Amino acid sequence: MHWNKEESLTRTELAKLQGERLAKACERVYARVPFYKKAFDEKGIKPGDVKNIGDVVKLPFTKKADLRDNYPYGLFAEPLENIVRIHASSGTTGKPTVVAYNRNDINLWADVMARTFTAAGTTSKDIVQNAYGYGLFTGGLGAHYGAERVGAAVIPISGGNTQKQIMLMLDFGSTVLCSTPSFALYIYDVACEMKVGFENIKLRVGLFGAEPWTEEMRREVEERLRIKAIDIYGLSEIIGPGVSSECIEAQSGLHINEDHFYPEIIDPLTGDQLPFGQEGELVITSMSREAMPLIRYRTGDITTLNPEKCVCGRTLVRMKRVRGRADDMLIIRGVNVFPSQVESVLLRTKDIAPHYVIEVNRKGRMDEMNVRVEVTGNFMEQMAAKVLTTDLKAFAQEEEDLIKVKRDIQKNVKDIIGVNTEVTLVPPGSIQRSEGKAKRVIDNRPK
Ligand code: DLL
Repeated sequence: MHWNKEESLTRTELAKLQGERLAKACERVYARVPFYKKAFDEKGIKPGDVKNIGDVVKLPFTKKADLRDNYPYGLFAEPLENIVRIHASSGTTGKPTVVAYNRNDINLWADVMARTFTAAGTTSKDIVQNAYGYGLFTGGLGAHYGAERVGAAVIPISGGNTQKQIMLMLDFGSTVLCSTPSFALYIYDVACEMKVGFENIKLRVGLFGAEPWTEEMRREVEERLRIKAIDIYGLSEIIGPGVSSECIEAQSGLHINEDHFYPEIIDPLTGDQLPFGQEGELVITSMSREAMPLIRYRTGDITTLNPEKCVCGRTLVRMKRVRGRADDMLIIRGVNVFPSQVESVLLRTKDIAPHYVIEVNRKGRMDEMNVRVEVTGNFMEQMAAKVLTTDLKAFAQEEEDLIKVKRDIQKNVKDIIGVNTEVTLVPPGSIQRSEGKAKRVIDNRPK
């Protein structure tokens, strides 16, 4: 099922619509936002030069730093009296990134999120437990409005409160969960502690996003929670969640709502547009936004685009699951390492649980990577049983098993990613759990 007819236009129809919307967005920002007037003028571009979607390459990029430099209201394309909502995402340092919506933007947001819920198979019959944080973060309210628009019953529980999440799931019969993938796993852990089995919970599907995760992590979530796990993507600067999402039919790439958010992949170093299928940085122009449209916004997220029609009937281009943010990429002794690559290796290892943290230190002039990862509860129990026997051989075997798991991970990280790593196996529950976006990397190197 589709929510709007725009999800299955022919590529020609779509390109025409995109061209019209891009031209309008350029008129709007040029007339209303001094930052864009200056940026267009510097490139010698007038809004009238933008006639079709291919002209997008003539336009200047917008970077996160531009939002900061114009903090808080400098990029608004509407007078404050027309703004009805302000969200912000907190950076690691300093001031947050501020984003604004007028009434039409809020309506657009509900609509693209209704597409997301529909693509995930959610209908008015569903009970949606929304465990994304409500507040300045766009996850809570974004999912809320979308779920309401499809007519589902929303439980606005927000993030955290893990035991209560489980109680409500049981008592209210929630069928859909919205959360970060890491919080979903935390909910699972706490349910186990509470001796609640997921066979007694009615959840059918989860809409997970807001942080990078891998296919291996998806499998873990699906098996543990006994649901279908759908990847949803977005960023505050563009609208929040609702930029792209998987369909439940294929779960193979995230359909970008490209009638509103025009995607490009660029080479992050040269800024050149790359063809379909090549990996690079995702750049988005939010053509239909009114309060704060952004032209060629550099998301920092690394992915590829696939224009093939999907089995679900949508013609919207699909982006591959995000590999990570360009700025999360670690350079360890000259080798580029994405945390998601490490996650893939870990979760393909038997007896390893999906909880890990990557620590990078500098010893002298050398970078050292240390992966701390939990072993499964099962593995611990087997070990404990062996320790309890007086059989010396069984005891020795237990030590060997541990060493083997460690060596397997080290070898695979070396073979697949190309770096040496220390691996520390830790008991279940010892890595800090997250109720929102997980923090996977601790980089102790001097900046
Ligand atoms: O995380 C919006 C969102 C809320 C998306 C709920 C999905 C669900 P920000 O806080 O501005 O907005 O963070 C945006 O998070 O540039 C990506 O790096 C990352 N991200 C978001 N979704 C995914 C995903 C929200 N599905 C930043 N996979 C983005 C990988 C994701 N990374």
